Amino acid sequence: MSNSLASLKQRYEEQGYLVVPNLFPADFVARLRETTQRFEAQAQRDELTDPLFDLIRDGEGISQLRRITSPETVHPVYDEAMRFEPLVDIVAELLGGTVRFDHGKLNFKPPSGGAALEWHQDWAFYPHTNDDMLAIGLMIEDCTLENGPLMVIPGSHRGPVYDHNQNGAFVGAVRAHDLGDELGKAVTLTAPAGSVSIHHVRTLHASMANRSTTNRPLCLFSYAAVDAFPIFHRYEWAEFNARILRGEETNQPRLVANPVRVSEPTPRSPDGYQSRSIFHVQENMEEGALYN
Ligand SMILES: O=C(O)CCC(=O)C(=O)O
Repeated sequence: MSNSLASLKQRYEEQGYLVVPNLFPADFVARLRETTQRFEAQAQRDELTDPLFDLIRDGEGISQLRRITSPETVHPVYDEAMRFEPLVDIVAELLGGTVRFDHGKLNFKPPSGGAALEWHQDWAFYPHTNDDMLAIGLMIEDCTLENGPLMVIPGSHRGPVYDHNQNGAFVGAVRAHDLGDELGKAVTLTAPAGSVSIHHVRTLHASMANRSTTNRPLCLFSYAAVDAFPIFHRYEWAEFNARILRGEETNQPRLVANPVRVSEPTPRSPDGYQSRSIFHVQENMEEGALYN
């Protein structure tokens, strides 16, 4: 299959997702893996106290990393990955020429049961004035059928934005029965470490539990066209523009008539803390879950 930029774009526009095998060279993957394993070890020794590190306790009471929020601010190797030119070239092609980095997260799935995620659309979390926006999943380890890879529903980026609310609050997940026949079309994104998955911001996706004996770190970076502005969320202007990787600053958002829902009301946990992490938000799902 051709991986020219034009053919990638054509497949992406049709399907709403892509897998680009082995985009990152082996020495880069080795550095990513080494840094990531160091954080995993520090978590187990309870050395990570910054709230950017989301920790859970396993069955033996040992801390495991579930997520690093904004990994590009935590270690330079992740920042370098987010700016990796061959990656940004592809992203620029898919977004129409301009690129603003939006946000990053490094999701883990610890062995034996690590966190399944229910079907959802990123668009329901962060709608913008136009949908030239996508997320890439950088596979720091191989993504296999056993270790909870991403699954997507091809073509769903052109469909509706599904209801992600329950009991009057945003739960960041779609009820399985609302998806109907769409579920039968799901595709699993498996590939070796160093490969990248790409999904459109409206593409329905989920991932199953990790049934393997090793961790599954997946670094997700989200990028938008420079003229896609967030709806119902405000950034500080200089910081917003400092994240432009391709193209020029503009104060003229491009408006496209897409279906939109905002991710409100945010569910409030008993201690009053409002977390936007998908792991926390989906814990509020009470009905229609497939995997949890
Ligand atoms: O980590 C995963 O497997 C999926 C993550 C995801 O879908 C998300 O954070 O939006």
